[in-house]
Amino acid sequence: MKKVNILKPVLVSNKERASQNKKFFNDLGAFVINIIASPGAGKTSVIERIIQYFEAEKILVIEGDIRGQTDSERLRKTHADVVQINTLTECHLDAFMIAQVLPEITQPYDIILVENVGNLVCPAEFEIGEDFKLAILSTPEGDDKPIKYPLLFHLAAVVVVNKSDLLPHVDFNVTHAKDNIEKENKRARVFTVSAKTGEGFDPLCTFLAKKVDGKKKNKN
Ligand SMILES: Nc1nc2c(ncn2[C@@H]2O[C@H](COP(=O)(O)OP(=O)(O)OP(=O)(O)O)[C@@H](O)[C@H]2O)c(=O)[nH]1
Ligand SMILES: [Mg+2]
Repeated sequence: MKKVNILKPVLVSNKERASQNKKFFNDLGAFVINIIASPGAGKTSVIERIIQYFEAEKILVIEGDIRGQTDSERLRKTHADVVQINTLTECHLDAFMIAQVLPEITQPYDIILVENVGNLVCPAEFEIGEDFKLAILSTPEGDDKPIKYPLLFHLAAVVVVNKSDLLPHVDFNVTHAKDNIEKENKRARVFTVSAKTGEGFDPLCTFLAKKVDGKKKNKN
């Protein structure tokens, strides 16, 4: 029996739509970060800390969840604007879902943070027009995840090891995690943080600020 591979055409058309989204974001001058991690790794908590650091910047969060608005409600307490996407049955955001909210973006933003659906696998397969992917690995998940779920760690420009405050209580070795990330991706920048205590956010946000400024200069 002939096997038909339908995944590839889907990804090809997604890539084309992602390029159009990217052009939209570039025209806006916004630096776009696609934030991907397992459920509960701390995506929203990390986003809250990043928003806190960039108090003078105009920020939009595109919040992706299968259902509900809980994270949007949390983020609306910050100075960022928030747009919610409910994917209903899909375990990831794709470029066409992002395209549907572009008409709602009617003012310029410095930074657009996209919280993808909690999942370590599918979101990595779909470009959405981002500048880069930021993966979060939380310490209770284990330091072996980069080798078991390689695609995300292969593609991520930045890997944030979150929940460092739990290190004394969990079986997670930061050096092993970094080695495992490096096996997949030698260029990834790794930052160890605690969204609970705020530790480690200065170096991460200083790095992000350079990227945001670089994009602004490109636009001017
Ligand atoms: N101890 C500790 N807990 C954290 C940290 N970051 C987040 N949490 C907690 O972990 C839980 C999940 O955090 P969220 O930020 O909601 O995680 P998420 O990845 O956005 O979750 P989903 O959107 O549901 O996939 C919450 O109870 C947070 O308070 C951290 O650095 N240390
Ligand atoms: Mg969340």
